[in-house]
Amino acid sequence: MSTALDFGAALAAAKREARKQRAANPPPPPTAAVAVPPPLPAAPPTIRYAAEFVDEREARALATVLRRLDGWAPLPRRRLLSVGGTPHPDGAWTEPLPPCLRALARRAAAFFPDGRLPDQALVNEYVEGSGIASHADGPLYEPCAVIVSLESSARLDFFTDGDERVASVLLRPRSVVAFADAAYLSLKHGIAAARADTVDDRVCNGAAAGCAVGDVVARAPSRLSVTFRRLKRVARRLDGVDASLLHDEDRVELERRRRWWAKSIADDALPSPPASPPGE
Ligand SMILES: O=C(O)CCC(=O)C(=O)O
Repeated sequence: MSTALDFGAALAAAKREARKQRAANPPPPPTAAVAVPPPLPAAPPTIRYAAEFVDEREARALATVLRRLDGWAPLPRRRLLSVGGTPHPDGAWTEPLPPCLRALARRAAAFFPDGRLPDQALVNEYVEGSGIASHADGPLYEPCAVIVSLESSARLDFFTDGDERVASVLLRPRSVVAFADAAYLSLKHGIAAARADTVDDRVCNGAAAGCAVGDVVARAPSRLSVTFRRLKRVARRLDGVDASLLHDEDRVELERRRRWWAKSIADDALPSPPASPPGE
């Protein structure tokens, strides 16, 4: 009897304490209040750009923490970190985003058509003068990508399937660009390998990026970008479960999917594969 009473009292005390903690540290809102700019008028639908999305202190801290994360994959003249789990045509196995990206993901959510949180992030680190070949982000994701730039400017170019450059956006450090709809589904995007970017009449965010036709904008020695996306199909949520604790069969399956994904992103183009090759 007294044990039951003690247990009840302890439980009540624990609940009181948890309530106190929650009141002192309220959970962050699912998405943060962010002013989302209208689509760029001279661009294909739908591209949005906002300067100063991240303040200087946050940008510095984020760059430091991102560089320290495990799991970077070296590529020629850039490296790549994929977080949020393992995308796969049979359905992704997701993992939570690392804590350092969660606040940014909540703000990036405002740029997704329905304001829901992104569940994937690809972090690219470029050395001066390097870029990323033109590619489409493919069918594994909902048709929206939100890219936060850190440390350097770079010109993001949009191309038709026939490789005609139809629009460009000058990405300033600490800015955000979001592209959705036809800009995601029908166009490819890429960043040229160059030490400076020329602003020409296809750059459609000149006013917001503080540049004018004819400007030549030098790149800094390094650039980081964080691209948020949302998966179309999730097969399994590994909510923080350590892979080493999975059953043997699941561990093998996770490894198989990770190998597939690592191979997909090691190509310069991001994946738009029809299906996984047999045995991969
Ligand atoms: O670094 C960038 O701004 C571009 C990244 C990109 O193209 C991508 O993640 O698909």
